[in-house]
Amino acid sequence: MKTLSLFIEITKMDPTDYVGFTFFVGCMAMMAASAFFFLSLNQFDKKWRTSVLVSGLITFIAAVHYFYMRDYWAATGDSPTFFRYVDWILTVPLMCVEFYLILKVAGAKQSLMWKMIGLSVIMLVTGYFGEAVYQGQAALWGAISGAAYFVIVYEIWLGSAKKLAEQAGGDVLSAHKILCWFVLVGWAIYPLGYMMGTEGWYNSFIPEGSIDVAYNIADAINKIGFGLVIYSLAVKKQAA
Ligand SMILES: *C/C=C(C)/C=C/C=C(C)/C=C/C1=C(C)CCCC1(C)C
Repeated sequence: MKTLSLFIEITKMDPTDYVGFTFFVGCMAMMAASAFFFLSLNQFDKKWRTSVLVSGLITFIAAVHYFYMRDYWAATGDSPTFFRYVDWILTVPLMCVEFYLILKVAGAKQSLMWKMIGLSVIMLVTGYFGEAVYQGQAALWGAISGAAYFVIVYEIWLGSAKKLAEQAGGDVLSAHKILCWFVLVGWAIYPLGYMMGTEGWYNSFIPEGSIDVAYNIADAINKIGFGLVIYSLAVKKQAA
């Protein structure tokens, strides 16, 4: 007679499975960051609490997806592209919301937020087409996605978001600048990973590599680091 059945199935891990390793670390890092942001909420007044709450939501949504991606990878050895893009389509627009929230002090309008959200959705949907649906045309879809990415970069570095940041000045301006660097450098890891993992004209100079290691490292930097910039801005503003 069967007396006990375990509902948890544990897949054996290969010690040289570095992709699997980064999925495990990703799960824990995203969880810990979420706990940190959520538990800090009480120390902020209403105005800054929303920004820190959104930081926590971003890492929390990522944590849940990392658990799925980790198991998917362990069970199949394939890239969990579907879960990856579901995660991004929820978290990247929330990062756009963060730009809007911190610039609200300078009178940012909701139209700025929707514009950024729209651009990020175009960037991700076209990226998904190239990576998962029309793999033969990865370079073309990647280029469209890249164009949307450049418009986002332009908007925050030189466009209206930059002007608002300058009007706000002080801590908001410095936080905005750091976030701009995240988008320019940290987000650039994603198209590099995409080129490592898809076929296109770029294969001659971009080495073939693990798309998942690139994405996992980029996610840790961009979601947790980005959230911490918002957190420290809130701490400074709260003290002032
Ligand atoms: C937390 C997740 C983040 C910040 C994800 C960001 C993703 C990107 C910036 C992806 C960009 C891409 C391109 C610019 C071209 C190739 C296709 C993508 C979707 C990988």
